[in-house]
Amino acid sequence: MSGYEVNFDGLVGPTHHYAGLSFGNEASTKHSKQLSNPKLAAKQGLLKMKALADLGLKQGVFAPQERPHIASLRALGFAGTDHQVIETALNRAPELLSALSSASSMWTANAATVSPSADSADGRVHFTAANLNNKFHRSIEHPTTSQILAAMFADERHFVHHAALPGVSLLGDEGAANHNRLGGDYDSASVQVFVYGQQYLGGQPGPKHYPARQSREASEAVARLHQLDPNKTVFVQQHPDVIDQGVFHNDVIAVSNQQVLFHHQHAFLNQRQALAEIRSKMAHLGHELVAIEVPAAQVSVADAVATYLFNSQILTRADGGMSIVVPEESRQNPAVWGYLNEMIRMGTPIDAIKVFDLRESMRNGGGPACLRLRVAVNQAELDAINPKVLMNDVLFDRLNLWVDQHYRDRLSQTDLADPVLLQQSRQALDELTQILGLGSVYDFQR
Ligand code: SUG
Repeated sequence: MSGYEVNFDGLVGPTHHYAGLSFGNEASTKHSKQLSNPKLAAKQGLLKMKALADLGLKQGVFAPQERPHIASLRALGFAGTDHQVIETALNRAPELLSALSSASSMWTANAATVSPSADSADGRVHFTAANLNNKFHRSIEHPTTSQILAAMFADERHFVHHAALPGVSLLGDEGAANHNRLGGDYDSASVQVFVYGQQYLGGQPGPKHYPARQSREASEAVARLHQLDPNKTVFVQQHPDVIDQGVFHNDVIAVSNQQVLFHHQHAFLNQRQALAEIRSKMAHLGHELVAIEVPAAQVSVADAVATYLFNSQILTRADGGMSIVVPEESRQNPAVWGYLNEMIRMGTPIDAIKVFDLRESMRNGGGPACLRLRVAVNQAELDAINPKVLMNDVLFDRLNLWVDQHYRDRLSQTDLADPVLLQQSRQALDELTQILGLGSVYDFQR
């Protein structure tokens, strides 16, 4: 195997809490207003990063964002000192304070869509920050996301950064959570599969109850910006019925790695046709699709949503075998755990299961795959990434210490107005930018 997949996991920010902000994401609604533990959340994430780095995989750290976001509160008319802004927001519009304090940037699968250089006409890695316009609390992420991406992938000979698409439903974009890449080596041409929830200009009906966050129009725009070859690109509609059952991103019902597509029986609309197009485009590149389709009779859509079986990571190890990384919730469910073990015995390319406790993130609808942004690179591109963001023993210890120094172990809605929390968070992030060599990426640093 040549080339690398580097997974950039979002480090959970100090204001992680449960605000019930994401209509259509059932875990977010279910855990609304419960007490959170930001320290534990950050440490659970760090443990996953370290364990995967220990397996010999390339692992990066994606910095969190500044929250509460004072600039957004000011833009909504709250005035005075920073502390007065927060205080007034808590008294007059606590939901807005909560939304603008969300640590949702931890789910970096939604930070951007990334196309490797092997697929782009200009031979560079392309990034488009996602506008996340379907949810207000997430729509404010992209400017800082772009700053952080530029600080990690600075070399213009290798990396191109595109601004987020205009923030309207017609161009709703949720990034890599709705994007798969199927092929062989990470640094050779592959088929990019864009999965959308709704096509606004023409197309088939979308979901009836919950929103379709990704539009086909946005996916097509990203493919154009990334200079992809239409013969190696596929656009597939996610099944609208499963969006209505809580599958708010495609990575809640399908996941890919190299030639493997692991997906539910009801993942896509016109599934057979979609798989045939992927298979045929892969065949032109000399690759054979391995589609592992999980029948609804074995794992229901409800179980898939509750356990995040498909929000897993399938990772190719140095020995060539593949491991599947699942959350603890998948082990707790007999149907899902039974299926996973049967799949290992079936002799698919996936031959090992790794389980992580990510409960703090899971309770907001974020599993192992939500927490990571995949960037496939060749050796020269890997060498051009800011080395300070790559996980190793020293960085792991340093970040754990940093979390111990700055994070709280319980946070409620009213704590968000604590002026000390804003100070603590800013101090923590200021220090973090030094640890990760990011320069000044936050509003408060400028
Ligand atoms: O956008 N949850 C996130 C979860 C994102 C999961 N990402 C992927 N599937 N790739 C979302 O719905 C909830 C925040 C709250 O309610 O406090 C939230 O934003």
